[in-house]
Amino acid sequence: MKRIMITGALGQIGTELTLKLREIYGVENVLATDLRRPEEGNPVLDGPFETLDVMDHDKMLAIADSFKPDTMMHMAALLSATAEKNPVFAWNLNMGGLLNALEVARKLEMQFFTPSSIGAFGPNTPKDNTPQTTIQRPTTMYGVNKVAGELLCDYYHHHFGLDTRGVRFPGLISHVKEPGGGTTDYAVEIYFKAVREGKYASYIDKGTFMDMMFMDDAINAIIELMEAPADKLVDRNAFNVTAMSIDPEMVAASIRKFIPEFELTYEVDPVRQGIAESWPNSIDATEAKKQWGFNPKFDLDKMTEEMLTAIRAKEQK
Ligand code: AKB
Repeated sequence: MKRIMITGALGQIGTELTLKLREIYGVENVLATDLRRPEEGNPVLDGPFETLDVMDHDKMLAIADSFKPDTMMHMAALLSATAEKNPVFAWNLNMGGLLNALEVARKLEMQFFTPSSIGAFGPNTPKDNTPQTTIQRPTTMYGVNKVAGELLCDYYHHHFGLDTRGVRFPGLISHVKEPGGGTTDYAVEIYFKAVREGKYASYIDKGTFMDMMFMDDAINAIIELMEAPADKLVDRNAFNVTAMSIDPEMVAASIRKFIPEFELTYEVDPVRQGIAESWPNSIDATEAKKQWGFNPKFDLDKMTEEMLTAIRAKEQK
């Protein structure tokens, strides 16, 4: 039975990850931490919760020392578009937070997970079916942080023997918690707007393809990777994972199968468009499938149906 500490537990991934891990490993075995305490009624408060700024190494160590987890899942980070607005703060938070979490995991001998991203690739990376091992020269601060983070996690594995594992997530689509500050967020907003207003103005241009995945598949990927026998893993930081490569027109066509009058227009944001164009169109997840059985269940239409049904139910409450 695992005992897990999560940082950034109120974020887009952290919220659903916390709830799923508590379902599997028991409520009392999953400690959620975040910068601020959420409002009463937030389901993350149904189990152990501590406020924690990941820049505070001593508090992180004290909390971990008292909870005695065997696994650290470090999710706290600034996403691509926000990081571009304040690159120095992004470096300090993304790298400082990661180093603190790795140090705490090393001192208490914990298994370690942190997500990387398709943002770890750059404009001279092969664009289509991007291999896991390839050129990584990103042009965003977020990408620089992600590449450095992958290397740092590998260093902790090779140098200290820490059991570090990671995936490169594509855009993640979820109806539970809306993302904040990412380049791929359009693919979440479009569903909320489709239900609320029947139309959406996309800040990402027609024909701009990026990888995406439904949150359930992302959470399962984390759990499966962390449960995989260590001797099966040739690679560690980080595995390419994806379920689909899509552009805004494809999402709109899928939404129209359920809301025929849905309208898509464009108000392209040059910053986020520039970031999207520097990322791959589609990545190759063969190694994740081969080494630990990655197997996403949601294609675009199945995800669309799930998103629209859940958002409609939420709106009626
Ligand atoms: C972002 O858009 O910044 C994230 C990511 C792909 O890492 N969703």
